[in-house]
Amino acid sequence: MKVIEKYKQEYDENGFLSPIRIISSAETKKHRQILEDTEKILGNLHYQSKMHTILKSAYDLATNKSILDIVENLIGKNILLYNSTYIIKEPRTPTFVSWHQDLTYWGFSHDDQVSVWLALSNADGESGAMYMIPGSHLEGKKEHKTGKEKNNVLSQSQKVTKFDESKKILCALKPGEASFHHGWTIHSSMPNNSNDRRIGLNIQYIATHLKQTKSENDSAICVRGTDEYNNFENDLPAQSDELDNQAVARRKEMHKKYKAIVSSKN
Ligand SMILES: O=C(O)CCC(=O)C(=O)O
Repeated sequence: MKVIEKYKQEYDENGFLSPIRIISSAETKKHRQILEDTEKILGNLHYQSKMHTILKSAYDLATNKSILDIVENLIGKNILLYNSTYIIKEPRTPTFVSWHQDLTYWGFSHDDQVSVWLALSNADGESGAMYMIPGSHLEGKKEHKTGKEKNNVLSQSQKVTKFDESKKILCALKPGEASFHHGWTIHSSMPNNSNDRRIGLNIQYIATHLKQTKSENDSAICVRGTDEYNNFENDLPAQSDELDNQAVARRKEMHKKYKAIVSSKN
């Protein structure tokens, strides 16, 4: 069996793949540097949407051939890049992510979706790498309780409570490695107790036939195959790592739109 087929088998069974080497640690350093140089201009970029529309670095990572080959094998040959977000936990900070399923708040009509989390620094037990519950994607949508927890990264502190936490698997990643997870896979992450920042580029892909059910005009970019559905308006990919003021302003608006979608009811 080819490696890529093994990945599909493992993903179908467990709802995630980890760790998979995507780029070298030297290349990872360059991408981290670009992010950190950009933060000096724009301020903190934690959890900001559609970063591939202002940074070529993020677009290049989101269209990395090894990533897209795996994504294609998981959700089919016609692929839209929906979002890319740096998820950053500063050194020795208490922020965490409660147990949740991504697809509960995105408003997509179907579940042919995969999230990639590419490590730009070391992600392990100490720095707050993600935990996954194997096989949880097979049970579909679970009830989430919402609330307000000060250090919870998720906007509504949403959490699944009815599942077997003892099954959790830590997805430790070295810089340049990635995990892939299904939108129904229950996952979480703990605080960063290390002395380095924990930085991941989180990238979401969907199959072209998906529709956005919560908004009339959501957007994405076709990054492989063809989009014969045109259910999404076209995002413009960044051409450079030099910031373009128009693209920066456009991204801010897209971020607001994304926040409105995820916080609105299904
Ligand atoms: O970065 C984290 O700690 C959590 C990320 C997450 O929930 C996701 O990638 O879906």
